[in-house]
Amino acid sequence: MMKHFLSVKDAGDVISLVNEARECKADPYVNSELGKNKTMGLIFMNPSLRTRLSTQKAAINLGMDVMVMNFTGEGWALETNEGVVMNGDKAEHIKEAAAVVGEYCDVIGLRSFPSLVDRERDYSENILNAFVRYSDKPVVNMESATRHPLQSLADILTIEEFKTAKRPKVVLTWANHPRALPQSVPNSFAEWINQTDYDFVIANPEGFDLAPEFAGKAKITHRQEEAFEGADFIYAKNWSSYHHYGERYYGKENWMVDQEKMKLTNNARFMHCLPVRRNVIVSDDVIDSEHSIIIQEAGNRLWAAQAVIKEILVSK
Ligand code: SN0
Repeated sequence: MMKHFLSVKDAGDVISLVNEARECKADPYVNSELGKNKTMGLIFMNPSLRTRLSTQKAAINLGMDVMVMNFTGEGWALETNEGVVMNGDKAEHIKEAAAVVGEYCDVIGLRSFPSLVDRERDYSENILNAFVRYSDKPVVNMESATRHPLQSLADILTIEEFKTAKRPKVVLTWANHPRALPQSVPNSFAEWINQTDYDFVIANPEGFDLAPEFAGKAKITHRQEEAFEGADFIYAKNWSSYHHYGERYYGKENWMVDQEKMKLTNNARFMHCLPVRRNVIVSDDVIDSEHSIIIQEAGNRLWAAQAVIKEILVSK
């Protein structure tokens, strides 16, 4: 039973859902009648490449019709606060907007990044939860303020495909970036990997530890090279600070993943959710090497989305 797909809590057993994604990959059109006369609505408050195309294609493979709308610039500016006098620049309240989308769609995908200004508000997931509450339809999280579960499902599928040890050492490493980015991808990655039996290490600068409820039982180190020793997978990602909320890094250490650091690993595979800043997050020679599996990882986004939408359709 899957009502919504908001976090790992909706996934049931993680490895079973990974196996469902594998089945979709092996036989993509076996359920092409399941979504007949059903409409998937994809709502974007932020840019997207992989999420938009993979989720759209997944719904098409299941026989659904798909409508995509960018709210930024194309929809009315949304008010998300309760009880405000709407005499400013916000033309429509999220209550009506979500309810109206629910009138037209059977399943709704939503992308809405954090403000990175107000931690309490971001971590309350007020926008995602408003769509859940007011649309009255199943909602798929296509990256919210605190999570990106479709990415994490694809990541575990990819690790399962490429792992050579039964219990691989998986390292999530923070890396440099010129902008302040959400914690959504690393939060979800940690939340999902904590549901597996992998050896899991997170490396990040001091002040950049993830929220404890996401880091969970992971080993945390502030020394990147120590984490890389014997790693089977290096998963790079930048995130802004949770503790000094939304701040970016002004320290001097270079956290870019390069060949020197990769030499410390057990011939590790390199992963990143994309989009990636070359020669900031990762050097050209690592991302272009045969150890890089970023394209296969992105390809697996389709099968992750298809498994999730299928589960929602069969649960309705
Ligand atoms: C988003 C993030 O959450 O980090 C989406 C990742 C799937 N990434 C960015 O916003 C990158 C923007 C940039 O300027 O590189």
